Amino acid sequence: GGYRVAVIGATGNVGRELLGILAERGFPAREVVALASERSVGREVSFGEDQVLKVQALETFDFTGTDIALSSPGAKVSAVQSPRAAKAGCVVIDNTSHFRMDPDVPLVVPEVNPEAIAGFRKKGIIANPNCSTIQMVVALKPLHAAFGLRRVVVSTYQSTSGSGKAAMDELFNQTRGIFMNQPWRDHQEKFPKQIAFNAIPHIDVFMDDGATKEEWKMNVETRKILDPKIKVHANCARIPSFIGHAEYVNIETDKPIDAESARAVLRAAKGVSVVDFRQDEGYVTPAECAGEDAVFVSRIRDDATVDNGLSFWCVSDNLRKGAALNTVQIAETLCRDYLDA
Ligand code: 11C
Repeated sequence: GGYRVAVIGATGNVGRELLGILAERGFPAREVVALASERSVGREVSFGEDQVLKVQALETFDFTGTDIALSSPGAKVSAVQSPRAAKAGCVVIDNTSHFRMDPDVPLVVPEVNPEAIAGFRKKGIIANPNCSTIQMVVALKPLHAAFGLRRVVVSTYQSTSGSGKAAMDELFNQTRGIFMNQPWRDHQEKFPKQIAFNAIPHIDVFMDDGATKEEWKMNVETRKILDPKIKVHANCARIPSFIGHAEYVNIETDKPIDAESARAVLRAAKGVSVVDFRQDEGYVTPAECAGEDAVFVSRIRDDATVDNGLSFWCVSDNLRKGAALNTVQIAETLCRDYLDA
């Protein structure tokens, strides 16, 4: 028994987490294959404590007989390879932005809209949302159910790992270089401006209305997952951290809301861990959430400038709940409710 699973983009930041989380959670796999682009073929990746997988070429891989693909290559690669895998009968859980807004592709966060998974039958593809969207909707869902969300304004503080391994190296090398009086541009690869000792209000490309694509994603994805009637305004920034995205979220609700009742609702919510005391240990920072599964919510307080206003701080490991863990959780639900081993 067990499923045949392919991990696509196995050598990337998310790919390595996918392999780690599959092993950690004892996913019912009878075989796991690691796939990546041609230049990574033959490299070895670790799977669990003691297994090593040899990377095979994605482009020539025959997906016949593979039950599930957990896919995290670039969006352009996905555009071609995910439909190819799906055509061979493999259900693809796709981490890229390419299929998320396709009406025939469900966009899923298992704590929020597990019922949407059923829609995988249309195209054989399920999309995993953007990391900054996932952690926010996990916290927003119980608040929406209890108080009815009208409007959300979010400001993000996103780690460099969201941009891949090379971006993390850029932060490290630039930081060290600056201490050695080197110009920051000597270590520029991914980011449009200096990332060491700085903050950059520009993630992904600019759109016609002046928003960045990351800001647009948080808007459209949140509404697809949670409720199209909610108004969402996002401000996204990159900060010089390695792992863990932080967000300040400000909401307005239909029903009266206050910090105490919001805290109680969030404490009872799946996937959320409330750490909220008015002292040094009473909130969670990005560095502290690296390697953890939960979405941590802190600094819950009333916003007295509007009727029914509240703000909170939320952090989560963007490579885990923001990507690989959410993907594996979708796969677990898919297997439990829809696929035979
Ligand atoms: C970042 N949120 O932190 C991006 C990474 O749409 O899957 C994920 C991009 C995406 O840079």
